[in-house]
Amino acid sequence: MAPVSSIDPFSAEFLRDPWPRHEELREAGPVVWLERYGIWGMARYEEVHAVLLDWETFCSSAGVGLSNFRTEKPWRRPSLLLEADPPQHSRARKAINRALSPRTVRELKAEFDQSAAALATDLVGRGDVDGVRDIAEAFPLDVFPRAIGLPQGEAQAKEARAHTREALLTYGNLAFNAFGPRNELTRKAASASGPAIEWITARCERSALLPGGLAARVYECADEGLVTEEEAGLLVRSLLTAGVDTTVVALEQALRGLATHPEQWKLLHDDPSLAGPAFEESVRWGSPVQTFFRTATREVTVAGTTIKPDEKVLLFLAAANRDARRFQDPDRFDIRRKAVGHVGFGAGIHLCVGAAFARMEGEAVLAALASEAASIELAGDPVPRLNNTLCGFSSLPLRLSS
Ligand code: 8QM
Repeated sequence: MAPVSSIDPFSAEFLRDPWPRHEELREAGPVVWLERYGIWGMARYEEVHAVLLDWETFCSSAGVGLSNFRTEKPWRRPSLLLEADPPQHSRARKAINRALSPRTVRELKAEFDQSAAALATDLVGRGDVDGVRDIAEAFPLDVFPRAIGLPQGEAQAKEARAHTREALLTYGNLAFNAFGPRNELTRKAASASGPAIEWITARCERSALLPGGLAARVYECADEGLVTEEEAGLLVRSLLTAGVDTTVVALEQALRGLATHPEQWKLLHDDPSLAGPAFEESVRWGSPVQTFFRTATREVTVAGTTIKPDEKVLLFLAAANRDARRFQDPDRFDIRRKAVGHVGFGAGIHLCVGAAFARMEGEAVLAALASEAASIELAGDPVPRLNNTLCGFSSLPLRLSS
């Protein structure tokens, strides 16, 4: 008999500080019955990793949130990437892989570094800043819309840029809450999201996107017959959904880790080439995307527990990333550790397609900040931003000094 837990992983209490509950779930057993939702939970690295690799048994096409698309109507058309299995997934993935090829992403590096350097100079000049608004949101919202090719009017059209940022964040907040139950968080995110949904939908059209951007590259895949025009639009929607909040929260986790571990900041300040590993460790330690679901396609036994077809499995990526069976001293934020193998970007066929883009953003920001600021510390209590999937903050008061 599998252990049964009454933990609600989508309650405010859980989301405010998930780490002690992760430990509980991990130690309860390899497979835990979460009675509150009638679903299975896995919080150990070995099982989480194995399930991610076995897409035939644990599918994504029934949705990677709590809702089962076989019996419930999704809140939007399912993603061709995230909420699909081979062979449909393979075709979409091929197109998006091509649009986000390593070469394409590398071409953005100079721009990212430049934007990060300007930001860092400004921040250190100010001293007291909000790590969320002034860094973690400011950077991605600067570079991402430009990289995608979202038109934002003239350089001085501040209003248009603010509108873009607002729409991207509102939409992301909705999408990531919607993977959870229809709780207060999801309802609240949905209630004010109409204009953002319309905005995103309109931006997915070919005619709304600038030539030369990543979105235009997705449409080139339609020109080549790899996907249809309509599919290209949905793939652009994937970029707009998955590309912002994830990197915002990753940067928040990086800043929190570094601000609370002065010795780690010193290492980074002395050697900014550690920015890459520091970002990777932040994704392991903070797991911006905390959970995803899979759905069993057949009866399967995992570590002695039988899972029936159509049953939902909640994968605690964040708990797996802090499993002492896999990572030594896992709660320690250590930018010199080999964080490779973490499941913060997932694993298997759905492994984050934007990881290179995200890593380049993280590396640019951390390297620029580390070379400008000799110290970074909390100047107040971080305020968690509760979300059914993301582990971020609504405010992170920081003090930087040169
Ligand atoms: C999460 O729409 C999508 O295809 C999509 C949405 C969210 C994600 C990924 C893809 C994992 C970052």
